[in-house]
This record gives sequence, C-alpha cells and structure tokens, in this order.
Amino acid sequence: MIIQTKSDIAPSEITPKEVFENRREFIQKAGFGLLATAISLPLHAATLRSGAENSDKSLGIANTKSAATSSAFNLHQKISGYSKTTYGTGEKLTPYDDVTTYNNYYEFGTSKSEPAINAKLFKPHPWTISIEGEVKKNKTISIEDIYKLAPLEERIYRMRCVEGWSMVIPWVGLPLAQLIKWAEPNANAKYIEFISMADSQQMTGVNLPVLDWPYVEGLRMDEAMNPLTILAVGLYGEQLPNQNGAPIRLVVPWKYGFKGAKAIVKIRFTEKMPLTTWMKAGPNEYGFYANVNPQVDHPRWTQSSEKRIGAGLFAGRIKTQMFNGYAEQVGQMYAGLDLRKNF
Ligand SMILES: Nc1nc2c(c(=O)[nH]1)N[C@H]1C(S)=C(S)[C@@H](COP(=O)(O)O)O[C@H]1N2
Ligand SMILES: [Mo]
Repeated sequence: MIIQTKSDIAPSEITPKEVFENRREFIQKAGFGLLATAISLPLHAATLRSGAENSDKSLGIANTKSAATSSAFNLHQKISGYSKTTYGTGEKLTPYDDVTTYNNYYEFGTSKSEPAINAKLFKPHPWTISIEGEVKKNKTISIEDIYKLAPLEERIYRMRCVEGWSMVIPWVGLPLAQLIKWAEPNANAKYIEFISMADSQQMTGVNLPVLDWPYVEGLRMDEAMNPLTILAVGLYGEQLPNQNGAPIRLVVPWKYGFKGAKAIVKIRFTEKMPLTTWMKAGPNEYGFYANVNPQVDHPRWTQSSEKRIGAGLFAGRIKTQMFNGYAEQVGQMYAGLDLRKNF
C-alpha cells in the first residue's frame, strides 16, 4: 500500500503550537454543559485555521514535508492501489466539499458544519481496533494491517440519512466480511457490535450529554457478511477526513446513515442483539434494523422522499427507494420479517 502526500499545504494552514495547546487548556477549563456550548463560537473560529500533529509514517505516507510544516494537518492523502469497481449508482456524485462539510458526528458537535471544524485536531493515527466477545480469542488489529486484509476498492454508494437527506459518495474500503474472517468469530456470534472512539480530550461533544457515549452500532451477522457492507478508510480516493470518521468507519448503504459508526475502536461479536446508541436515545424513533424504507415513516416526518445534498437550490426532493435502491442485493435477508415492527 503506497499512500502519497500532497505537499502543497498552504502556510496559512500551519499552526503555531500555542494555538493547539491554548485550545486544549481552554477545552479542559470549559468543562461540561452549557458553558462549552456558549464558548463554542470563538473556539471554532480559533480552530478553523489550525491543524493537528498527525504526520504519519506508519501508513507508508511519504513524508515530503519540511520540518517546519511537520505538525500541520495532513489533508488530501491519496490512497493508491485501490481498484475501481462496478458498484456505482449512475447518479451524480455529491461534491467533495458537501461530503466533507455537511456531517453528522455528534462527538464533534450536533450541527452539520461543526465536525469539519472541531475534528481538525483529531489524531486518527496510530490506530488499532480491538476484537472481543464471541471469538476464538480476543485480539487487536492495527489500521495498517486492516489495509492489508484485502485489496481496497472504490464503492460508489447512495447514503440516506434518517433525517431525510442523501448523498452519493465514492468510498474507498474493504468488505467487512474480510475483517470478520480474520477475527474468527465462534458459533455463538449472531450479531456484531461497533464501538466508536469517545475521547473527551479530542472530541468536545463527548463532554455533553447529548448521547450515551461511546457511540454504538450493530448488525446481524448476515448483514455484516453481505458483500455491500464495507469498512471505509477513504473517500474520493483520499484517506477519510476526520469529520467523515477517520481512520475507519462502517458503511451499510441500504440502511440509514446512523448505522455507519465512525472512528471504530472496538468490534464485539455477541449472541444477543446489541442495544445501539440511537435505540437508547429514542426507541420509538430509531430501531435496530434501520433499513431505508419509504413506506415506514419516522414518527415526526416522512421517509418517502429525500433531499439530495449538493443538487442545487432549486432541485426538488427525490423519491426514496426501498432499501435505498439495494433491494435486489439485500431484500432476501428480510423475507418474512415485519419491516414495520422491525424498523
Ligand atoms: N461515532 C459516530 N458515528 C456516526 C454518527 C455520530 O454522530 N457519531 N452519525 C451518524 C449519522 S446520523 C450519519 S447520517 C452518518 C454521516 O456520515 P457522514 O458525515 O460521513 O456523511 O454518520 C453516522 N455515524
Ligand atoms: Mo444520519
């Protein structure tokens, strides 16, 4: 795996160490709750032009930057050696800027624009995922070794958020099935649980009680093994931006976007259905399956249509498709299941 670095980081993006450290202190002093919210505006302004020290040799990223710039944030690290695939939607891709500035990532704030700003200082390397639960034996795997598990592929998928908007994103990743094979679950494993990082130092939102941290998601084993289910490590041919879940996140294209846990640090195989974060937050509104279904509305809004992000001011809403358009590949897994009850 060879990853190239663009060495065109503008001087304006280079951060004096003090900015980084002052912010740290600021966040620590700010502590809990409303205070943190109240100060969030000046904080964001301060972080807009700042960067983190995550220059990374471990992923084979060519270190082309001078010493003076080595603490700058490494944006736009190309992933080379991934293959194009036939997984496409035939639709216009959502522009990179929309994919990377309109995000849901509550660990970094609850508005769409906050994650791109607040996640700038997040360090996605070094990184390991620990594998636990119903497995032959517990083990951990580094992000470098995950890159080597299978050839990386581009998958162009629709992503439909439960809130009623959607995008078309060219992910780079590998089938989750490949990691599961390596993890060696035992015969008791019926479900798989994904646990995101919850680092209150790096993730300002984790200090607020908006969700029960860490963010937890889950799949049934057959869903996890489905060829459409991937672990994404990149998008648009580049390593995942922090706000999109660097260094590794789940993508399950026929389910609502919230199933796609970001910044995964732990994977647990279980016998019982995991209790996921959004089920805990609103059991009447968010189910375990969360299959995209235009016939089953959210209690507070319709799911029959969606707004395509980046399609322009005057683009109308488009029709939501059953299983987000992937019924042919996944529909049979739910034969005989009452999709109204198992929403
Ligand atoms: N850890 C974590 N993962 C998360 C979320 C989150 O808040 N925290 N939001 C989810 C939701 S609601 C959606 S729609 C997608 C958004 O992914 P994107 O920002 O890359 O488009 O991430 C999902 N994964
Ligand atoms: Mo979402």
